[in-house]
Amino acid sequence: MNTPKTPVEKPIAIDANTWVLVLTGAGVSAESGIPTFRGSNGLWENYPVEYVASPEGFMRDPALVWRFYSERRAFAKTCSPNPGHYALKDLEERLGDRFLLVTQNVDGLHRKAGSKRIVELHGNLFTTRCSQCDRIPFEDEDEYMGGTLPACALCAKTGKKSLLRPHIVWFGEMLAPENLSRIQAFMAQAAGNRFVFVAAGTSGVVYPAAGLVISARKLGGETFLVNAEPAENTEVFEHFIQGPSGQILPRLFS
Ligand code: BV8
Repeated sequence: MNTPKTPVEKPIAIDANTWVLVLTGAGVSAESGIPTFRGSNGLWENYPVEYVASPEGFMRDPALVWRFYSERRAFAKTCSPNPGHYALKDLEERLGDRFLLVTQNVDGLHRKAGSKRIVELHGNLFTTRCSQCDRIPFEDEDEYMGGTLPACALCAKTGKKSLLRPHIVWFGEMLAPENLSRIQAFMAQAAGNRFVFVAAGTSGVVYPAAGLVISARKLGGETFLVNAEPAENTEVFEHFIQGPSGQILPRLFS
């Protein structure tokens, strides 16, 4: 099927019966200066992904993993949301509980832009948890660059030495069930109404996020991809709007 390229001139009409689910990826933060994963100067090029975004990698070299995430933490702090982030915050204010934002991004820029109805599917750069005990993940802006390895103070009280880790979903790790059920519940409600699914700034490579468009279509959703270039799963979308999300998203909804 040749996915038509929908010119932005035909914005998506929003009415009282419209429910919108938006999935974002690293491309939405690109215009804020944050490098994407698989683009030309992608993040992974300097670090093999299995070394820095997997539990095996953390076991093998926790200092490298903490350096990778600390560098991103330090840089993300200096970045600001772009018009694409604000457009999604505005849409949320218009639609209320008929809107849900699901992001694969861990940079915190959607929250910085004011988004509240948000599911951070792959975690958040500024949250840390213990790799052993089930203490609640906590806000943490510290950087662990020079090989320091943060240890869990609660475990230490019981004489255990446990490393802290980024509260990030690594490859091979399950996504938080509560996040997945929140998305499924929203889709089920949207299915009974006019359901619009928009994916923006994502290469459609990583699952289960890349599979959301299939679920949306099965539930009768109208599906749109907003991306700088064709994605791995472009063919699944009914509409493909090619271009920078920071310019397209502010004009996508009428
Ligand atoms: C799991 C860590 C159960 C956080 C990340 C089928 C079903 C389920 C799982 C799998 C499956 N097949 C394979 C798997 C395993 C794996 C997977 O999907 N592997 C892939 C590589 C094949 N999935 C998992 O392991 C997931 N866990 O399902 O558990 C399980 C376990 C084992 C086996 C089976 C099942 C966990 C996935 C989470 C992994 N963690 N990162 C971090 O460090 O950030 S994923 C990583 O990729 C990031 O989180 C990132 O968000 C994500 C997706 O990348 P994108 O956001 O799409 O970014 P990318 O650079 O790729 O693309 C950017 C796009 O933007 C480009 O297309 C570019 O053209 C465009 N762009 C650029 N600028 C702009 C723009 N677009 C618009 N405007 C612009 N200005």
